[in-house]
Amino acid sequence: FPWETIREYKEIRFLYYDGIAMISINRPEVHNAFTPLTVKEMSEAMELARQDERVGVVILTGEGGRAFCSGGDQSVRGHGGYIGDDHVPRLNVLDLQKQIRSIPKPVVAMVAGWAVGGGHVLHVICDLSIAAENARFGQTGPKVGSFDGGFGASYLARVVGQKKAREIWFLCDQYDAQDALSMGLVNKVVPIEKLEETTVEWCRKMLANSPIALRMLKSAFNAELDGQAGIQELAGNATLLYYLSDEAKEGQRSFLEKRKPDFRKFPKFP
Ligand code: 2NE
Repeated sequence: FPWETIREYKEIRFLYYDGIAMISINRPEVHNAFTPLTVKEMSEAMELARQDERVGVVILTGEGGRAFCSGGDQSVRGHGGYIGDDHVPRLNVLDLQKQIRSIPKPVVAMVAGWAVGGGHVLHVICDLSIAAENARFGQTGPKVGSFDGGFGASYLARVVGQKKAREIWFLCDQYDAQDALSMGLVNKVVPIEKLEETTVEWCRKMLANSPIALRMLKSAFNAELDGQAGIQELAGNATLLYYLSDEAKEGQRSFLEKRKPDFRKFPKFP
């Protein structure tokens, strides 16, 4: 596909094609492990994709075909977090996780090769995951002195069930693409040469559907799990829809025209 670069970055690629934004981690020499800079760039790209009215769907992936993402780069892990050029320890991937969940557009993980550790959590959080046959999944935290007890644990348990989620974290085993499909961890498995084509095809199906319906559904799925923050997201979308109505506009106009609002003409639905 004729992807165009939206913006140049050091550690990611950020591309656009036909309603789809693609954010691709570009550190294949370390199986796309992320540093604080990788995550900062991904966060910025995700925000740009959110603001870009051309974009209806986002693909998250990794370069090279051998890895989606191998989690935090252990060579820059320091005292209290992952350390960048400013010498400050950070766990900024947690902010990126929240962005993936709250962007009101579907995010699809396109997984070839390794999706492990914090990289596994990123695909788990995406709305959909499409895997190549060479994909390998797993959590490694307890082996390397780390864990993600946030979405990495609780949302994983919602996806695969409590027993399986505990197995994944406690044993730190690796699972192939068919294992992942059978536990509902991915939506589809395809040969690697069909991965991009299938992912774009799925994106096109979503792009053909009502963007507001998808937006409402994403926030509704989140609301059930995310407590007050989830309700805030869903309610924000309700406000958006209300602002589109003549009834809400009458309230605003009456204020600006310094008169009493006339809401009597609006229907009182059963
Ligand atoms: C993914 C896995 C199992 C692949 O093994 P293999 O044998 O196929 O590849 P290899 O040789 O291990 O990896 C290739 C190169 O990538 C580097 C390796 O060190 C190696 O470099 P060279 O020896 O060629 O120089 N590499 C791979 N993953 C890396 C990483 N995460 N950081 C830095 N360099 C990495 C195998 O590579 C593996 O087990 N990787 C580590 C996975 C891992 O434990 N990730 C961190 C989990 S913790 C986390 O992500 C996290 C969290 O728990 C909470 C908050 C935030 C983050």
